[in-house]
This record gives sequence, structure tokens and C-alpha cells, in this order.
Amino acid sequence: MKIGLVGFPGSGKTTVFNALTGLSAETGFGAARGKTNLGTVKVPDDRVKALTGLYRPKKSTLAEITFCDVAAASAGSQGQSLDETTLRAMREVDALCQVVRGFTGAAGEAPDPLAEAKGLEDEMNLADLILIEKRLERLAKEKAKTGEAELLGTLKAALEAGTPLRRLDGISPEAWGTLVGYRFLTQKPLLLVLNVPEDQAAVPAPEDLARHARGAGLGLVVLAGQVEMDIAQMSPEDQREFVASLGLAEPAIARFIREAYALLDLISFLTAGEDECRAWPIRRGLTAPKAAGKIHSDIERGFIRAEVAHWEDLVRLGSEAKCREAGKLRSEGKEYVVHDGDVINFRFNV
Ligand SMILES: Nc1nc2c(ncn2[C@@H]2O[C@H](COP(=O)(O)OP(=O)(O)O)[C@@H](O)[C@H]2O)c(=O)[nH]1
Ligand SMILES: [Mg+2]
Repeated sequence: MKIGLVGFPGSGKTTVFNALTGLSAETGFGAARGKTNLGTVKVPDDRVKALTGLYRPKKSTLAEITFCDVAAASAGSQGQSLDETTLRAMREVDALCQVVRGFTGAAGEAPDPLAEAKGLEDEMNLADLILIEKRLERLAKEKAKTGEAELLGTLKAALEAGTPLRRLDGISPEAWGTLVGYRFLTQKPLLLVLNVPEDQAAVPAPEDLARHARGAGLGLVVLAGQVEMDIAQMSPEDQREFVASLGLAEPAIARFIREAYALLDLISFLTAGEDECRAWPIRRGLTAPKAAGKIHSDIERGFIRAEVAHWEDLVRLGSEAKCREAGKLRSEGKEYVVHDGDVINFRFNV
């Protein structure tokens, strides 16, 4: 999964990028303009750990999140339009994370998180509108009789009324499917990160921002970027101590991952064997063949059945054979909806 860090210059995108990835990209206004920072983190998973203890595989593989910190190509202040490079990078990611400044700026500017959040939302709304208008002009010129123009007209009206596309009801999944090529920004899951000073690390987000997030269907995490960036460099023992001194239970990345998974409605199924134990993140609600398709399209195409055990049963009972004896290993068909923590062995035929 790829998450793009976006926000106004000086909000602390690169600082938060460092806090989440444990890397040391250059921060501040001197940092190279137009330089994109990329970093990948593994998603900690106790289930993979437990299965690895059981199977002793050659390899164990965790889910990964890649963070992309897109530096705006041109200098500018709050309210600047998103430039083309930034837009293109934003369209490519699976989810967006807006870093919002919650600390006093270098020149003494008071933070205004709600205005910043709304400001970027407006810019993304405008970017989607421009894309739609261009396409509608083209369709009108071609005099093509497609349902596309009508559909785009519906989206346009929603955007003009200030509704982000992720909040638009009444459009079927099939209709959305015909529009995937547009990669609309306001349709992408969006997580707000309020970047606060150290002494506010454990203070909940202001109610107006929280209300805005709920209304627009956004995730929200409060994070003290600067100190979390230092914490990310420490040994696990020191991390625990520092995080506790901030009044928190976990470092930023752990809280961030939980919030992101909830926002994206992600769950993980697992595969386990002597070769590899592995976590596979998928959207909640996928059927067994669709989930199998994440591993390989051949397994989806040739799907016969799925042998499923819950990871806790498998670890508690110690083997698939024991699970079978105890009636804890089920054989499921095409319609089975995969659950979080299912350990699955796919039977397929190609
Ligand atoms: N006081 C304070 N300064 C911060 C915080 N986070 C970032 N900064 C500073 O704000 C400036 C901009 O941060 P940076 O991460 O480069 O922002 P970006 O332009 O969004 O990538 C840098 O000088 C940071 O050191 C914070 O939580 N508190
Ligand atoms: Mg930066």
C-alpha cells in the first residue's frame, strides 16, 4: 500500500515522514524543492510472529506501507495551488495523508488546523472539477453518446456543492469501476495528521477539527512530529520510555497504522507453511477467490476451495492436523467471505 503525505509547505510533512519511517530526510525550508522522499515500513503483526514460531519457515513476510513525501516543485505559501507534479504524485497513491500544522510557525504564525484541512480539501475538489470539465468538453466535441458524460455531470454537481466524491452516495460500484482511470483525489481515503508540539502529544484533537473529519469521512491522528522523529531513531527500550513520558502507549507509527487500516477498512489473512509465513492485507468483505487473487491471479482463476483455520486455533492446537481433528479446519467455497486472522490454504487448479 502506498500512502502520499501531502499538505502545505512548513506543515511538517518531511518531519512526519521521518517519524513514521525512521529515516532522516532533510526538513525545513532549505530542503531540496521538488525532491520526493520514499520510505517503506513493515506492519508489525503478532500473528505472523506466532505462526513463524510454529512453522519455523525459511522466510516470514509482513505487510508493507510505502510513504511518499512529495515536495511541492515550487515554493509558495498556504493557499497556493497544487502544481502538476504534486497532483500527479497524489493521483498515484492508494491513500492520502494530510499533515496539518498544529504548532506555531517559524515566523510566529498561530496554527489554524481547520482552515488548513479545508484549504487542501478545496484544492483537491478544484483539481477534480478541472479534470471533469476538460473531459466533458472533449466528450461534447466528439458528440459521443456515452453514459460517461451523464455520470461525470453527477460528480461535477457534487463537487460544485462541496461534496468530496468519497461522500457521494447513489453511484453503483460498476459505475465507479468505469471511472477508475481518473483517480479522483477527493475519492481517495484521506487521513489527517495534526502535527502538534511535544507537550500536546497526548491531547485529543480540537473538537472543530474532529467534527470536520467525521463529516467528511476522514481519519484523524494527533502526532508530535518533531519528538516522534527523534523517537523513531531510538532503540526499542528507549522508545518505550520516551513514548511513556509523552503520556502515550505507543510510538506514532503504531497508532498511524491502526488508524489507516480502520480508515481503509483493511483486514489481513495469513498464509503459513515451512517456506513462508505471511500476512496479506485486503479490503474487508472480499470472497476467498478475490483474496486468493492478491497472491496470484492463477489461484483466483483456478480456485477450487479454501482450507481455513483461525490463527489462534492453529497456534493453540499446534498443527493443521490437530485443527482438523478438533473441527477447527474448515473447507470453504467460492462464496466464503474472508475474515481477519484467517489462515488460508488455497486449493486451485490451473
Ligand atoms: N516547533 C515545531 N516545529 C516543527 C514541528 N514539525 C516540524 N517543524 C519544523 O517546521 C519546519 C518545516 O518542517 P518540514 O517537515 O520540513 O515541513 P514540510 O515543508 O511540510 O516538509 C522545519 O523547520 C521543522 O523543523 C513541530 O512539531 N514543532
Ligand atoms: Mg518537506
